[in-house]
Amino acid sequence: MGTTLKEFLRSSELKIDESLKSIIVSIAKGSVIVQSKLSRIGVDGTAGATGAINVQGEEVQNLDEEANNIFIDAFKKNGKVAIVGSEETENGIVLNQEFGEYLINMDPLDGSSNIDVAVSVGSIFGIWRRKDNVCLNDNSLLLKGREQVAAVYVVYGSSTLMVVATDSGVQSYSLDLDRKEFIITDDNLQLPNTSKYFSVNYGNWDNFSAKTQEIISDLQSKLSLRYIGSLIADFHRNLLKGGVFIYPADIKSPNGKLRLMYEANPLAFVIQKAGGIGISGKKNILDICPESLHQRTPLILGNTDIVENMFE
Ligand code: P6P
Repeated sequence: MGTTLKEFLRSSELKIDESLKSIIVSIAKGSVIVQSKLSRIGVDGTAGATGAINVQGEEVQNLDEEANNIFIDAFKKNGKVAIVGSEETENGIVLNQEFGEYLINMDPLDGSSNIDVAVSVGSIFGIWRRKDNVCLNDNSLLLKGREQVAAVYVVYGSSTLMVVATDSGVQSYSLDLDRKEFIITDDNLQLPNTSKYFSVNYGNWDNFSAKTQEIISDLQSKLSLRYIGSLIADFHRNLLKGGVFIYPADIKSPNGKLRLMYEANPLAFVIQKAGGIGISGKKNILDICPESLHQRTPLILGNTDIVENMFE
């Protein structure tokens, strides 16, 4: 039958407190609901966009809003989450001023432009401990990635997978749809020593700097290209098979496209705990001092032997 997420968390192999364990379970419960909604968009007629434009200037898909509400409700019920920053909301949402112990920055549904064509999408969470008695506002969410205590992501694909990274290591789980429980599939997930793939949108080639073009050409000389256009799907494949994901700055997006607080930081935390590295130029992503909730950053995530010397 396999060990469930809750059983593994109870086994206390993870050196994290009960509140953080309960938050991870809340993410799992929320993702079971999101998976069900995603699987029915054609049947329920919930595909497509709401017509609204979010703070990113992107079209809001129906499921973007639903996923955001599902996870906000899950964290509200949990009671241990002080404040949540979300790709879908301009400002942080205070959930529990008095008893909240953790802060979360999340992308509730990454890659949502792919939903209507049944391509894998995901949910991404960075989790930080609340500093004693800190006032809760957007600034309290702006913590360095290195201060995260956990990072979690869910891939809604041919199967629904969850990856949990803490200082105790990285575990992966697969959703048993019959039991509506996540079953552990790897209790010590590590990047393979050798890389197989690299992921980049070649459509932006003409807008890349000469240095970026040099880096990509070098990757092309030794790795196979795989690019889905859904961050979490590209990242997860490269984590399991070994490889490099790169979303660089370009003329159109001088700070890159992806967001620091709820995409780059959580995934840089995961990959570092799995033996890899995440950089933005010469800097480790986890050392970037955030300035705003939705700030973007160029990013390269992958095997250390390939990534760490790219800008030397
Ligand atoms: P492009 C999806 O819209 C997303 O935010 C990420 O999931 C994905 O990695 C990236 O944008 C794809 O961007 O410019 O290659 O279409």
